[in-house]
Amino acid sequence: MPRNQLFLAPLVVLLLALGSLSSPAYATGADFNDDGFFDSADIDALVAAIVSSSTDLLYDLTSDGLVNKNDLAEWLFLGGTENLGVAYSEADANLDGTVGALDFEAWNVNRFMAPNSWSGGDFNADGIADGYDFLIWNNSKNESAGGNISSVPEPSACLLMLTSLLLLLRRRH
Ligand SMILES: [Ca+2]
Ligand SMILES: [Ca+2]
Ligand SMILES: [Ca+2]
Repeated sequence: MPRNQLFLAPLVVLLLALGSLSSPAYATGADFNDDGFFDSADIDALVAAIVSSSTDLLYDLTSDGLVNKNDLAEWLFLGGTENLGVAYSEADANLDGTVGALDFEAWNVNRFMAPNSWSGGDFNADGIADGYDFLIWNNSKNESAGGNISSVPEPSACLLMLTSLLLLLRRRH
């Protein structure tokens, strides 16, 4: 072995040791349950952590010492990039890459309740699936991951939206 390589070998070992020492329990990725998949189990756990004001830095994807909605946005970017090559859209409850009737239904079955999960329709992670989450869905509907807007509206989604708006209006009177 040449002398310069003999010199470098212990240096590399030292750097690797320092690297492992300086990485505490911060998130290394969006696969919180370490099962190799970036899926609903992970984003649901993150939403539950945000709702419960968790301080578990496992969920601190932005490495700012806080567990909040910024980490949710970061998860949508990381998870979508991993699975689809582009960030997930807001309100893609079932993480299939589009925002449509299925995602509305996920919200609708938990309407005005506390699903404590992304897949249950709490898209802003405030602890309840309510009108604010509906508005997020409404602003994102027909949107594919990466922000492509479909030019063809889904009749079923439009019908569901109108039904929901009527329900919301009735509750106010
Ligand atoms: Ca996982
Ligand atoms: Ca979807
Ligand atoms: Ca909500």
